[in-house]
Amino acid sequence: MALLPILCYPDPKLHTVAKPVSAVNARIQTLIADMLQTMYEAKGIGLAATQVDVHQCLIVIDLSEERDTPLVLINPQLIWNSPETHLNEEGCLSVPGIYDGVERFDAVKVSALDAEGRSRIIEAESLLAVCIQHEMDHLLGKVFVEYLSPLKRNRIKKKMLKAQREERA
Ligand code: K1U
Ligand code: ZN
Repeated sequence: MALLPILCYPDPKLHTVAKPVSAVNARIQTLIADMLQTMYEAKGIGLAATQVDVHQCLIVIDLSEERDTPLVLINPQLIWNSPETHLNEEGCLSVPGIYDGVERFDAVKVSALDAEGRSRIIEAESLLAVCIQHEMDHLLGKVFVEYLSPLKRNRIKKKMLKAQREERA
């Protein structure tokens, strides 16, 4: 297993649209293991392949306290969403230290392949529904700060660039 570097906003590579995974093979399974290790090490609850500069439709999530219940979604498709939405506080491993409210569907139903390539339907609500929507946005090249006002987004962009400059110095 390997720890993968996580792209940081405003890296333009975060806006790449991911391509479907054509086969769930050993290469994809190694990527899944590396993404899980990277997510656990970064103390995140989700990670999209886009964030590790792999532009394929693959997401890992683990909401368990014990960090032992991974959920793997390959080629996820939204097949249903609740009519109700809610403002939820979100964070992102690609935008460290920034938390803000984003309006998301309360519940979603998603079809996807699992780590063995089997078809699955996932019914999600609460934090799992929020996390799935956040990660599926990454696969479309969308970062949660794009839901915020241009003023907030520009402040965040400047803050991130300053932090990255200071890290390099
Ligand atoms: O995509 C990512 O960068 C992972 C992100 C997932 C996420 C968290 C919260 C709401 C939506 C999506 C994170 O794991 S951020 C870090 C974190 O563990 C966290 C942050 C806020 C609330 C709950 C957890
Ligand atoms: Zn994120």
